[in-house]
Amino acid sequence: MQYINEIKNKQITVLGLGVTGLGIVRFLLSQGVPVKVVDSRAQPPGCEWLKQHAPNLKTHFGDLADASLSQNDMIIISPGLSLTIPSIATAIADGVEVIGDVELFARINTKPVVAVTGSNGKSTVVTLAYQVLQTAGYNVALGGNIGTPVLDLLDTEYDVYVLELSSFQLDTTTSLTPISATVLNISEDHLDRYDSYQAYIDSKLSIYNGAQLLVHNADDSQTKPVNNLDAPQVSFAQKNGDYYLADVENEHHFMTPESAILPVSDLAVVGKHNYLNTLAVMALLSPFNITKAHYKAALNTFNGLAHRCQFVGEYNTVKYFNDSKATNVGATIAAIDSLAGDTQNLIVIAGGDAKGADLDVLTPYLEKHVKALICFGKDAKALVALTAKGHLTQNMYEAVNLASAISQPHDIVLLAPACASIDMYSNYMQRGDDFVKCVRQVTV
Ligand code: UMA
Ligand code: ADP
Repeated sequence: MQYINEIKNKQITVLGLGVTGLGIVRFLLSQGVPVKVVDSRAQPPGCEWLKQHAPNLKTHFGDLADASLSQNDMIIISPGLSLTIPSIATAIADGVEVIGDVELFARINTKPVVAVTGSNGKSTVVTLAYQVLQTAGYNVALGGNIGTPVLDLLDTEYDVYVLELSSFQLDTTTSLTPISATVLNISEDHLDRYDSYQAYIDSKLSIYNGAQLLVHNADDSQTKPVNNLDAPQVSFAQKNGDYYLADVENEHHFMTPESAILPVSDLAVVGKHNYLNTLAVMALLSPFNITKAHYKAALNTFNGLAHRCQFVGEYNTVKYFNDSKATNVGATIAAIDSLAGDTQNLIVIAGGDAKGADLDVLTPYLEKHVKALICFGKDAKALVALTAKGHLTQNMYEAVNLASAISQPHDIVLLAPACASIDMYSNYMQRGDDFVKCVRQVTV
């Protein structure tokens, strides 16, 4: 690891001690690189680990203004921290190099990387890509925003890395050269962190820099590459892409530029948006040696991820779905589109922290497909104001109770909040679990 030798004698601060920060500290300590650890919280999540495993490291937990950040050669920063925080911005202006863990990974890794970003579908796509590659016999690693910090993946020799990258991670990454990279789709998200929607889009598009194959969504023009245009490109789309959907012998099929690869019925997981996700996987994995049989086996066994349009149960012919991971408007629209029938039989539960997004884009979908919109949480009032079908409640239990009370035979109750959960829950998983618990309580 040549690069490690270059930084061994530098003054390095690891900034942030959550999942990412711990990954960085573990990796650098394993390489014999001393670091200081800084976090703005008095008791960051990783402090117990640090006490037990590296009690002698220099630390500063508390106000970043007192952390002497400008006195470093390099800061390796966690994605949850904005580069515009005054003491961080000052350190950058003072010439300190600020990078993320993905950038450090990119400077060290020599193996192919499949890189995935987008507002929605990232975790689904990387998990399916991982399973396809595994089925085809590759020794494959999965990490990034999906949960495993990338530096943890360097402790084993892999053939290929599949990485989910958030815009925050891309903002501090410049050296990644993926074998294939995609922006799956773009809709408003994280506008509490970006100056403008365009700044968020630019961040997403930076995944194409240095990539060897650029994969974009031809149904979403915002995902089209604007840089690295000499690199080969392929697209995926419902109809007008290199990878697309078409009827062959009366059956809807996944199509590649060469052939009909498989009927869509081979995909075990529900939701029309997952057809596009599958096409994206096929395009991304085109540089690899994968047969129809590998795809068939992987698609047949992929059951999707928890909290994404997950079927909870059916009670008195009313079906309940948990899409707690719908933390932005784009995901909620996809869930409504996927589950809506010909009649207005959808009761949607939404609300939480909308992160500054424009909620009006939901209105046509609410008008067309939704029977009732039941809201709670920080931005509930703004959501209720979108439609005459809106109801304001105080919490999940009240919302599920009301949904159950107004539901009629064959309706669908869908939790698809269009918002982050942090105003009332630790994370979207806890919110989804609460929904499932309330459904069980209300439907006994
Ligand atoms: N924080 C402080 N002070 C600090 C450091 C962090 O207050 O000094 C706060 C941040 O503002 C944030 C929280 O702590 O609210 C977590 O930030 P972090 O950077 O420590 O996060 P990690 O625990 O390292 O987890 C991060 C990703 N989280 C974020 O980007 C916010 C995880 O994605 C990711 O799985 C993990 O790295 C491993 O790569 C989570 C996420 O919510 C699932 N991502 C966002 C999303 O998907 O929308 C981008
Ligand atoms: P991410 O990792 O980008 O958050 P996930 O796969 O976890 O993506 O899915 C997040 C949410 O987006 C879920 O509510 C899911 O149902 C929805 N979703 C998945 N794929 C798509 C897609 N292609 N377009 C829109 N929404 C999607």
